[in-house]
Amino acid sequence: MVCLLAPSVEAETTSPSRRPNIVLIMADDLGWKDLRCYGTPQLDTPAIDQLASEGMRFTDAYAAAPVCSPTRAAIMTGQAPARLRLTNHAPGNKDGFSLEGSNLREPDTVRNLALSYVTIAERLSEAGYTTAHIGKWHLSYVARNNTTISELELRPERQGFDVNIGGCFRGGPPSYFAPYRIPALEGKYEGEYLPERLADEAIAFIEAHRDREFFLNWWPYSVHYPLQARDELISKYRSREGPGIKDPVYAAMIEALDTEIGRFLEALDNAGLRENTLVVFKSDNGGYNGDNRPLRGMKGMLYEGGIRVPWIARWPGHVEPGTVCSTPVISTDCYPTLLDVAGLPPTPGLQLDGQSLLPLFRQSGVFERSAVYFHYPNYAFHKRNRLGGAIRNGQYKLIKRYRDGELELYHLESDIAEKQNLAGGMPELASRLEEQLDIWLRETDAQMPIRTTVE
Ligand SMILES: [Ca+2]
Repeated sequence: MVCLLAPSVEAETTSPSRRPNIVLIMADDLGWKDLRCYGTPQLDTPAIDQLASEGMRFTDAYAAAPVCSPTRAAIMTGQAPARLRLTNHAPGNKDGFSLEGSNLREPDTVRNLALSYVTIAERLSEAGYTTAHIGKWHLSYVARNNTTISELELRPERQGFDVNIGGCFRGGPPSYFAPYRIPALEGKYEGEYLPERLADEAIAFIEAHRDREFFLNWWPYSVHYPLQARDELISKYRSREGPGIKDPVYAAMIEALDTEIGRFLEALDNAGLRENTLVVFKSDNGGYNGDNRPLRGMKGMLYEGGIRVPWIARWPGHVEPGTVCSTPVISTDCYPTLLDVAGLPPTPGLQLDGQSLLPLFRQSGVFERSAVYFHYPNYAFHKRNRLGGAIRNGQYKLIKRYRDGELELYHLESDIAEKQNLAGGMPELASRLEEQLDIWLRETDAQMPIRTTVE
């Protein structure tokens, strides 16, 4: 039940007390280390580095899942992938199986975001925000034999966005150079490059809507496969190949994205919108193509390399410039945070898994949370992962493997590379964390893998 209030005079004007604009930029597959401000000096990422210096940089931020779609769904709903039962990237593996030697088959998980959820875009839209989704969506996959709903019905425009440019079932573009073969993104001219085009669209949107509060959900396709960038930039990084730069094309893609974000931020300034706009930049899962060291693992894994991501927030007057926050935060926090930023009440009846980050932004008030949790009962596309769950409580992180219940316990502050498994030496702590994880898995009604044979 939603109580509708008569629109106030204030909401119709551009008075300084209007609600803040919100820009959420989420890169795809960008690793925790894949920015200069996160410790890779071989990369030129001046725009995002500057954004960090003007806001808060989170060192211990997590994606809700080690792969795309579940993190995106968590942002839209505020719920954990385990609770949503949307735990793998769409369409997932055809056979739901199998890493050689494993007797575990994936549970039958959900592959798109149902319209029944009240998304953050719907909440903001209802409150008067003009809303736009630009870029990758990856929440509208529908199997070919599904006759009850079509992919078109699950796109951003049906989930609270007034504008949708480029959002569809696709996890990556067929090409970053026009023609892209992505809805609403016909090539304007020969040789057009997708990151530039998406930034053009984002700039056009904020310029057209500068007089009203807006929510821009800009989810670049970069830096997901296929690895493609302009030749000049690739050449530049060929000369820097080595630690930090595993693949010069990938590095070029990162800088290209940074350049476009820089161009957008400049347009935001020129439109006079810097002061009243929250800008969040993050990634949807850990890195896949870059050098994740010292983190262990990659996208698709529950090691830090799969789930720890860059996360920056700039909001003049609310976030102290140049601050660094080491409190663990997670994608499910976006939903309550954005509601809080917009001054909106919680969604009635919604069991939230995230928490508002405003106390962290403002460095005042109470932010209490005992742990963040992960559940990945699926095989990633590369199938190099083992199915499991994880909990981070303080500096300790426990990973539980579903195949045999094997536990891995790490102390992240002293062992960010997760090299030293402490489970054997600290059995009491390991079992306490395991219990806490199990309780959460039961509470979220998490789907578990299916045991196919007795080993
Ligand atoms: Ca991704």
